[in-house]
Amino acid sequence: MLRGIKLTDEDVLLELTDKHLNIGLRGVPVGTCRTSFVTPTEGVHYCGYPIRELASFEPEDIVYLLMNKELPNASQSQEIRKDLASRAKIPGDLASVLSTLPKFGHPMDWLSVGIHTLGMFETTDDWKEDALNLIARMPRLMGLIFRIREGRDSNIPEDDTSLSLVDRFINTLGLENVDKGVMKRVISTYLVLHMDHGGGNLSTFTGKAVASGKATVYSSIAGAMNALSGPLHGRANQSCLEFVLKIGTSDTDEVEAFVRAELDAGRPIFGFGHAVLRVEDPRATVQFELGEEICPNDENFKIIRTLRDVAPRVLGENPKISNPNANVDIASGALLHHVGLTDPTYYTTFFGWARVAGIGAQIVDERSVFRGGKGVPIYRPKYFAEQQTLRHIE
Ligand code: NMX
Ligand code: MLT
Repeated sequence: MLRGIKLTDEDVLLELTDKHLNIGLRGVPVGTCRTSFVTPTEGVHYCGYPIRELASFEPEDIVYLLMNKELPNASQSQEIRKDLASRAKIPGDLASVLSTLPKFGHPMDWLSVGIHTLGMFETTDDWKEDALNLIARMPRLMGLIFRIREGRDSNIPEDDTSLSLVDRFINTLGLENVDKGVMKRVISTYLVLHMDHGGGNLSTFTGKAVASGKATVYSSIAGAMNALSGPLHGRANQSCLEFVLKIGTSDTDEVEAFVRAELDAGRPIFGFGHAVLRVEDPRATVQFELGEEICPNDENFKIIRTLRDVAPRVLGENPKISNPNANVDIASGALLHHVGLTDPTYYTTFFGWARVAGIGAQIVDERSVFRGGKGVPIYRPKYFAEQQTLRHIE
């Protein structure tokens, strides 16, 4: 028993053998997490609440939950909005820095550089202050990344801080001919669903590891974004919509032929499988429900609907695959595409934007709450030498 937490044989490697090495720390207990936990059958819970029950909350309220471990009441909900608004002004010329970046670079690299830049403009020596400042400044950073990469004017007025985080992004983005109401709904849901996923997912673990050496919140979260940018992690949402666009038909046989050809070519089926979940991810289910409501006849949505039926059956033929079901990345691209965000290379930046809240809250906990406020010590797991024989230069 660890402070009321019961470790089961599944969680803990009671007898460590060499079969537990070089497997990406699967099942190796590392620490505790105050913001969320993930179960194989119900998925992520934020501070105890199953994600399904939180999906239609406003992002600001979930930021409050992750930071304070309680849902806000009406006045706390107003307070967190005011607090974030008071932090929104960026203390430096972010647009000029972003304008120097190569437009052919990946948007996730822009996001990471953007977060680093915000840290160079200002850090406060207070973990929570920095985490909240970064959360408050993300909408403008996100909007500027789009505008500048697309060659649109970045000399735009400061954010109207009476607006929500998502409205501030939509304003900075400044797209014409889109339904801003539906866009807001899709992005708000996206943010809430992606904000946190337990302590051990690669980007969160990376962010906390960097922070354990007392790097700043900004450096730590920029590092986390680099971890998130890999196709097996956050960038699966980009890859998933890219192959949806390539498939181009919701015909079951053609989708099945595509999935089999991808597997034969040794490529993963993006949007399926998970390190922890063993059923369809509830975050995927929620997004499918949203899609059925707002865009049931969208061509891409129809394709992912077919993929959702076909891929688990095909992947299930391989007994090595622990979970053939849809994960969070199956549906988000089709929804973003539907609301006018049609370039999949940007999709992981939304994942990153969302996760700043969860990783930020977990860094605050690890650095300023655990061990009576002293914080978790610098990360230093053990590795065995493969070359055990002592050698000397002749
Ligand atoms: N397509 C093809 N092969 C797969 C898939 C998939 N969707 N899922 C698992 N496998 C393979 C996996 O590569 C591994 O092969 P090998 O033994 O040759 O290394 C084998 O099945 C066993 O893997 P698992 O134990 O089931 O899964 P693991 O925990 O290693 O990996 C993922 C989890 C998520 C990395 C893996 O399921 C995957 O690559 N999925 C596709 C990419 C994806 O959608 N990633 C997003 C995950 C969520 N997120 O946003 O971070
Ligand atoms: C997720 O959101 O599914 C992840 O960050 C991947 C994981 O939990 O391993």
